[in-house]
Amino acid sequence: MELLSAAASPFVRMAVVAAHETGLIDQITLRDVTTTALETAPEVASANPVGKIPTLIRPEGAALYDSRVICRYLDSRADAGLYPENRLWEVLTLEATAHGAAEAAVLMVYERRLRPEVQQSDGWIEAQWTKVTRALDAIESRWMSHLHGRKDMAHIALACTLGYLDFRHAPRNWRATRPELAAWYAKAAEWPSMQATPPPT
Ligand SMILES: N[C@@H](CCC(=O)N[C@@H](CS)C(=O)NCC(=O)O)C(=O)O
Repeated sequence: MELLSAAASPFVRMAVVAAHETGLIDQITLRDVTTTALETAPEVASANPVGKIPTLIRPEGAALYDSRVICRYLDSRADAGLYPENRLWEVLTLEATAHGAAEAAVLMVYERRLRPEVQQSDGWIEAQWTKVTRALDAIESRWMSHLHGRKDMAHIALACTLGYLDFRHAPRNWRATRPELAAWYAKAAEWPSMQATPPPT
């Protein structure tokens, strides 16, 4: 299988960490692509009509996207238990919370990088950051007991999102008011799957 990838993407990292955690990483070749919201790489467009990465190309079937579909596919293929039935809705909701924060954090970067300076909106960027902070505050106040349980896909999605915040938004210091989440992430960042997938330097 081939994963259309970029090391800076938190969604690609979620898929690659899931590939490590399910033991399927050796069956996947990472193919680096350069794609943006303004200029979709042709190989991405031909496999994924919405033009986003990660996209998983499978020799035996249709391409899979987005990262949530890919992660669920890998888990199912390996029977790895990243979506435990007895707390499935919690896992999916926490996963969605991490995704929502990652999406907002990526959009903040796009606003600065892809739009001409005169069109950039500070208000819009701050509104995206508010989504991130609300998500992290909700996790700090309501989800820590889940996070202290057995590793599932929500843990992975969140770890990759926090890694992305450190990578792109470090000056905003998300840890300052969230000591429990910061302590949790200090350990998550040490997972071999996270150590194997650092963002570019
Ligand atoms: N919901 C998607 C989001 C993927 C996504 O936004 N990927 C970014 C890279 S971080 C991308 O491909 N952007 C190109 C674009 O927006 O056209 C997923 O989970 O896979």
